[in-house]
Amino acid sequence: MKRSLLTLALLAATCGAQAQTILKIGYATTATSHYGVGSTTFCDDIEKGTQGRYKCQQFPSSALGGEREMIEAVQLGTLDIVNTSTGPVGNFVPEVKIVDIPFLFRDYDHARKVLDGPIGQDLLTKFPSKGLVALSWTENGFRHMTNNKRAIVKPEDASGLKMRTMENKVHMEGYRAFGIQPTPMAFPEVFGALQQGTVDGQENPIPVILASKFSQVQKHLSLTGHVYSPALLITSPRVMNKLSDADKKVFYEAAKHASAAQRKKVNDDEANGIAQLEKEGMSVVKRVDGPAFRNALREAYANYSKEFGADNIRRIQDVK
Ligand code: EAX
Repeated sequence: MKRSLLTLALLAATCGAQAQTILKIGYATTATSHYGVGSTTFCDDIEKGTQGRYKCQQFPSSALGGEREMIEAVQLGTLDIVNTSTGPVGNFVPEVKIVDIPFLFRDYDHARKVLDGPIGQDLLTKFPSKGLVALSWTENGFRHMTNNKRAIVKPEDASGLKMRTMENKVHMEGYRAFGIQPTPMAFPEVFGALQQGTVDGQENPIPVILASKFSQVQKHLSLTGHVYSPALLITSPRVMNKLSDADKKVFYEAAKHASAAQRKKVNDDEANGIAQLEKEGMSVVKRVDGPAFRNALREAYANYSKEFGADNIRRIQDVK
């Protein structure tokens, strides 16, 4: 009797002490934002799916720096996971830049179909050779322009404005075509730059404008929807190679669930956020001159076709 009790006690102690790995995950906006919802969904699922062997420590609100810095940290191994817009990703995985072309995606349904289909899934295979593993496409949303000078209805209204942009050459080429003076800047510096008037405006999806309280430092919002901003849940081979096949499956399933949860939060924010921003004092141009913005991009599109291949752009546009 004594021996079996001792064996049981030893067994319990071993199981209880089973190794637990804490994974650090970072993202740009608050814990209650769309990135927070996606990241928390992922973290809850991997903790449940691995019986607590893997847990997260979350670093919201750019606590670990801008998105570019966090992607570098994942490559170096000082950060385990980042939930990031594709803004800076093209600097690490050039093939991804094609998804940042202005007015490439018709709407959310089109964007999600492309990214979850063969084109988007093929792009995910380009990451491991760069020391990164993209687990899933999450979502930032369609980007809209805010500024402190004037209402923007057509490109001429945006002309001459000093606008903060992401560190993304594809975006900057498009915005120059609108007459904008693009000022690339890491996200953590944006609120201060707007407050001090270093830049006149910026462009971001409604969920980011809401979560970052840009209504406190921006007067005008124009629903330009000029770029669909995809996002990605990115980790590293260093993390993935330590996982059993069963745990790898848990991580990929959790990343898929995170994508769905983040996309739902984006849609919810878009449905309720504009009224909220008006309540917070922003004046909102709901109908801009879309054809004028698209026409202004003719020359930029000729360059995009040269850089990415007209047929590759067409393949994305033709996804129904
Ligand atoms: O990913 O830098 C940006 O404007 C991004 O949209 C923001 O960091 C959320």
